[in-house]
Amino acid sequence: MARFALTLIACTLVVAVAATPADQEFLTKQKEIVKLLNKVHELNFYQDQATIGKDWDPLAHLDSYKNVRVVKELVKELKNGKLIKRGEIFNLFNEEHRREMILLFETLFFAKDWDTFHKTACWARDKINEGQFVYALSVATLHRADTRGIRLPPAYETYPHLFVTSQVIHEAYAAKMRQEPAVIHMNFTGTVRNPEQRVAYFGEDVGMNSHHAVFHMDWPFWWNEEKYGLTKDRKGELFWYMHHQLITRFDAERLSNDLNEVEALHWDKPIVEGFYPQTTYRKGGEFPARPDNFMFHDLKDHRVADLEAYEERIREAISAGVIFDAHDPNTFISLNNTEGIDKLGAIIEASSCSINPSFYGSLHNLGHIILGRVVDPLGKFGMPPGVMEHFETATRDPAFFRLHKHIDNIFKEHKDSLVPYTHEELDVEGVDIKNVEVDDLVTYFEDFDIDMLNALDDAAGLTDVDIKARVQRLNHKPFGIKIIANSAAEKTVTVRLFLAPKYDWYGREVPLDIQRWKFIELDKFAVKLTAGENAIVRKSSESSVTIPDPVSTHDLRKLVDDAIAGTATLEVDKDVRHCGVPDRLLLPKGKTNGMKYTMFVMLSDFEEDKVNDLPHDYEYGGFVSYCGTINHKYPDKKPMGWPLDRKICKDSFHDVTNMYFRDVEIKFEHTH
Ligand SMILES: *[C@@H]1O[C@H](CO)[C@@H](O)[C@H](O)[C@H]1NC(C)=O
Ligand SMILES: *[C@@H]1O[C@H](CO)[C@@H](O)[C@H](O)[C@H]1NC(C)=O
Ligand SMILES: [Cu+2]
Repeated sequence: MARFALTLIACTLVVAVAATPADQEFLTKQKEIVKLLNKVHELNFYQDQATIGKDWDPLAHLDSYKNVRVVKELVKELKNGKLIKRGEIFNLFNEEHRREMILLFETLFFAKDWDTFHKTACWARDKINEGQFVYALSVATLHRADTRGIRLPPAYETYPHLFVTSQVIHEAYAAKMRQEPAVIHMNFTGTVRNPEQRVAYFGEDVGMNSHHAVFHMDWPFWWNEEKYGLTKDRKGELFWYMHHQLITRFDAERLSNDLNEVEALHWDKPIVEGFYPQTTYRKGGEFPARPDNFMFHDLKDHRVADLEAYEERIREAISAGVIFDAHDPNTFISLNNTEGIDKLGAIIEASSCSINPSFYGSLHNLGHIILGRVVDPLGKFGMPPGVMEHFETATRDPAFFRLHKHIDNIFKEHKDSLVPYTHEELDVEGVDIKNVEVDDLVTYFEDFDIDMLNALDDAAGLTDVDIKARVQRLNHKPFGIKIIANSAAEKTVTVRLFLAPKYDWYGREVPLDIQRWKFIELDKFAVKLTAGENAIVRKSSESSVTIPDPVSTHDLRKLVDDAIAGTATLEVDKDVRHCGVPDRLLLPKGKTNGMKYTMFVMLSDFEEDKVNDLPHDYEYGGFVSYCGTINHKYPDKKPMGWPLDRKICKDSFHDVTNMYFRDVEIKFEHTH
């Protein structure tokens, strides 16, 4: 009998890390961006930036911009008082607000060099609405070649109002008046009488809110590929997959808390769960609350009937397997292929890549708008936008998940219409998973402090004191998995790792063909197998779907100053962004006595999956699964969620030795 040498593949040792120490030029940029985002509701506190801003006249430097028209237009509208004022609430879903913001974004994006970009930002900082400024500056920083790798301060510190309850803001003010440092305990919204409260820790998790907000900055629905010269590879598919994963995660949290899976919303049925956000805008009042059992209403400018019509057309396209091209009514574009989901995503969101926006409308965005304004549809009471109208706050509302469940079901109709994968497509000759070992999976709640500095107006004679909001958040103990796999020859494989609840709310074991749509993607990475037996070892912290806690603004400032002074090093990874589920939320909560999940491991041939010639262990910033990359193609040719995205024809999953199912248990530990 042949004896296999056991090869241990520790991924951490061989990963091609793209991070390098920042040079002085980069550090200056990093410092300037953090300064620009400091206390955006007030005029710039940094005199050097304020002076640059006052002295800069974009019209006198038109040849410093790649697109002169947008610069002229922005300056003209600013002069004529056409733009929304500072202090007003910026709403990305409002066409007029968005149009103005895009003018600013383009002015920043088309600045030919860092110097012009920086001066333009200083100029806009004190003149343009702060909501528009933060959003445009963030998206420009994420996409400009000369600012790649710059870290933005966490959204919950730039804009604490969108992340903490009004009670906390009041208490923070009181503490500031007393000039006393304070730690304010924040509760999740709602009371024990509201069952939805049991999963508020997920929808109100500040890291989750930030992830959602940054996802929509990395993949803006208004992105203009041709104009900006930057292709957004598989944007429509990613829109589906990121939100699909949010739903599977939310449902897994619900089951952990004895709630049934979230029900899809219907346009013609009451929205059963009301919602009282308990959050306040900095100016402009409270976020509107919604009583239970509210019906959808027509808005001044959008009708529910339009929504229903768009949806009908989309579902017709799915059953026909083709969509109408806007440019040529006689042309049909087939959905019956792996790219179909991408086209469908662009239509449903709808992004500017939509093939036919006038026919298929904009189901997702309209859904957000109609839900956001549901309690004041005609603007009779002048209520400010609802939580659904900001990506930062949307996941707080249970209706967000109901809306996205509804949309996810439409995507599922499409995936279900495709031919199931065959045994041949799934099988990798000569690769055989022998065993998968998993450490104990344990979750718990911990305290987390949010810096409230930016939430409070400066008042004459009052200096800043250290005020924090303390929230509870889910975390898990670090864990590792070990996959023992045999390979007939040396071969590079993609490893995919998924997890789904084994039982439904009624306690029935979920059949695989239903369960497949409920799998959470935990990780995806590539490794080289040697001939013989291999042990693939992977740590939870290496997951391709999560990111670590962002560095707080306070620490970031200090790190940058120290690095400039030469006493510390700031590592820059040009592929790193800010999108990604927080590390802490990698696992669903589970139950005190343990909750059973199915773990699914799949190895596939990396040569068939790869999209470029980068090494198989190239890092791409480390969290590509839900967030893609900005500078590369999505680094996996397979459909997202493969091979669980299509119907499972029973025989095809039989005797595929390169896949492995096993039960695991997640235990929740009370910490108090
Ligand atoms: C949180 O709840 C506790 C107990 O119900 C209460 O005493 C406290 O004031 C609440 N904190 C805030 C900030 O609302
Ligand atoms: C979709 O394409 C596959 C081949 O890729 C074909 O077998 C199948 O019949 C097609 N389905 C429809 C509805 O056209
Ligand atoms: Cu979203």
